Amino acid sequence: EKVNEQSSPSPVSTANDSSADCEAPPPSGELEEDNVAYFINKKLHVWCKQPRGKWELGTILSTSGEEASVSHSNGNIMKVARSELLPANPDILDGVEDLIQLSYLNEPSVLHNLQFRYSQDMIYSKAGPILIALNPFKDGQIYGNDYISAYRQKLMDSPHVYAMADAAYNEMMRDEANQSIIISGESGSGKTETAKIAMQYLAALGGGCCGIENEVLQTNFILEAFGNAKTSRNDNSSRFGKLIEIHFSTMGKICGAKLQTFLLEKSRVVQLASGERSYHIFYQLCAGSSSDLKERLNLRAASEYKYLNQSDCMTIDGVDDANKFHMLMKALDVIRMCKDDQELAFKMLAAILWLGNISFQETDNENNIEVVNDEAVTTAAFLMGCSSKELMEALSTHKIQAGRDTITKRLTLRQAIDARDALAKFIYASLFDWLVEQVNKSLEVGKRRTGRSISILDIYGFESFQNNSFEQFCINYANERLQQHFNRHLFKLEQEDYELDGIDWTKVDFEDNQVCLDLFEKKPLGLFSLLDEESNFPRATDLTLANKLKQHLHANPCFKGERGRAFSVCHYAGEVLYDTSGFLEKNRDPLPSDSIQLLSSCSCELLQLFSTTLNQSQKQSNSCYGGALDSQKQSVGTKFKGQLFKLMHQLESTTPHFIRCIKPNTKQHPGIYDQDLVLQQLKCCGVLEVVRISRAGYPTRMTHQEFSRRYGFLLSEANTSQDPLSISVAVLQQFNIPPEMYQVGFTKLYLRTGQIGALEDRRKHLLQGIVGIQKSFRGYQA
Ligand code: AD9
Ligand code: MG
Repeated sequence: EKVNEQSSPSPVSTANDSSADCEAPPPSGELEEDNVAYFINKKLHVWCKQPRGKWELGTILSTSGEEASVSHSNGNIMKVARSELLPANPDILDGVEDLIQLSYLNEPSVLHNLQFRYSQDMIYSKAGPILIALNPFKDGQIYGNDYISAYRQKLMDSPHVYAMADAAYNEMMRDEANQSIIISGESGSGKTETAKIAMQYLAALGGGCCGIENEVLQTNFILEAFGNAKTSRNDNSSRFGKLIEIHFSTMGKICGAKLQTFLLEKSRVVQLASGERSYHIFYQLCAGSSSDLKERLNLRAASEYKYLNQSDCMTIDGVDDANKFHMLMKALDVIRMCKDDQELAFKMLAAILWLGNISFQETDNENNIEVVNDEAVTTAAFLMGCSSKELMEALSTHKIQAGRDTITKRLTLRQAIDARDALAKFIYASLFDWLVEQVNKSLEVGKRRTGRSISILDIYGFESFQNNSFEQFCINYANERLQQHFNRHLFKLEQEDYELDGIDWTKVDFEDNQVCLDLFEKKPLGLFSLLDEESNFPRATDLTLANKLKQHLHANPCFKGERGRAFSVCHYAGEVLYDTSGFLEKNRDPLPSDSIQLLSSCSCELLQLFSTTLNQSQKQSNSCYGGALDSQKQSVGTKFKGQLFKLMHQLESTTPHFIRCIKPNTKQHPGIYDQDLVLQQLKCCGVLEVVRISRAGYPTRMTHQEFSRRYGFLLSEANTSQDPLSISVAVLQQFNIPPEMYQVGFTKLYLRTGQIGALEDRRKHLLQGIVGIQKSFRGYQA
């Protein structure tokens, strides 16, 4: 039997009826001194912590002091510490849709509920306002047009991405307010798939005559080809963050979209961990291009390129790269990218692959090197539109302007390899940005912005590995910011709102992460500022950086100096140990002036464009080989921080909807539910906290005016009062909303979870009746 929130039975309320000595336990789910007796009498289930941390169901037989004797479902009787016991929910609550409906909200109960649902292929659940999505790792029959219409027509209302997208769409149309759907979770938890499912729903709702919705959907395919790769955690891992802003007309039809991307992982172009792949597009191009194209680009099999074959992983199980390439070309056609531009893009990819095959040899005993003049150099130069000589010079020498003279220095092997890789990374990252620009041109929102948009954010979740570097540093900083947005929205605003409006409300404490954000952002003594400062010193090393951080930041409670080049940050989701090795170089991300010069002299239009864009954004000097960051050049960290500020600013002007994706196992297999892994993710994204707060609060709120305008006409007797407050109160009374289910503030009405649903149904029903009468009246006239 389905249990809804209004009628959710609680063992406690029955307890109060029958036995006076049992107090109501707090919703947090502790087993209190005074209700143990009740659990023993009624043989109610409890959760019992096992030596390996797993929770098992049992019943308490007796207690003595701090110890309890517990009988397990398998018949075993064990003595356990009372502190290891937590109350379990009655069976009737097994698998409730919203965790808020649980009588006991402890960790094992939440874990069990999600597991129960997962085992029955119910991958979506709610935690108050949040949608929890467990990755099924298999295709369920819960998507597609039939489901879309069912959710649209409210024939179905179980938790689903469709339901959330529907809510966002309705709110946007009703309030003329921009919305956002913020999706987070670990790598492989299902963010990108979830984002696509949401887009699919919005495209179905907002599809018009011009087919723009199809263009919006096709962007996913293009972005995934160029920005996703196989990693050890996910065969289709997004290596960039993405925000897509979908705009709607006043009629609710899609009229354009805009993409923003964040922090593409450039290093993957030149360096791969074993078992991982570079970006899909390289393999797709090698496998799927026509023989004509192969000839024009002098393309070989993927296995012949060093940038691709270094990791001994060329294919992905179940993926046909050649077929994907054909789909990609179709997608590029859909966004109206002309064939010439498509070929230019492929040419750049081939150039990068050939650059990777360029090798160096020593010329003399001073460690000086020259480029081996082989097919790799000639082909790369040909594709880039320069001479082999020019390319070889740019990769093996460094020219310094000294007054009127130019001094030429030969590079060491390390410098030459770095120069080659930097060039490849630069071309790839520029190509990616250019592609996003082309997509944006094709989807351009007309001049008239209507104030109706839904932005979907699919961004990397919190990461904590054995070895954490600059990438994790940036990613975790981004998550810290998003967490604050989440906190602010759900907790802070909520509480401030109650207080300002004179609502009686017991304060709920929540973790604020401002101190941690300060650690990153403070100027001049914050992680990013100090990193930039050190990046400006030619002689700085990763060790001097670590020392500097320790010297200046030790007072911040979120910072911990560690041995050698390491430091730790206490993030909201746990402590992470960072190794500063490579931080300076990754933050500076240098491209030698010789390479920039080379690019500007290439006849390939795209390369010229890339070098102009680079020159516009920064004026680089010759100081690259001194190792310092030019003062005019923005560091990677600072640029990312700036992008993130802009993103947060954008998100703050929207009504947010949160989806938390959870990965039930690390094997990417269906049907396996690893409790520890799930628990750790629930903690990281604050789900447990939200359940607690939502249950205690009043999630629905409307001004007296809004409420009376929307529901006033439902009153059976004409209310003589014109005063919105009196009308509102009359509505609440007429529909028997119990007094404990709402509060009346100075400006707004506050309703507990689920209360507005009944009123909305009533309203819809009445409106449909009116429309029906009008229709039959018109029919009668005709
Ligand atoms: V990463 O941070 O980009 O590495 P994501 O984006 O969180 O990661 P992704 O959406 O790529 O994960 O999902 C990983 C895989 O899980 C997909 O390739 C699917 O095989 C699988 N998946 C995820 N969600 C669903 C779903 N709703 N239905 C079926 C799914 N399979
Ligand atoms: Mg992804």
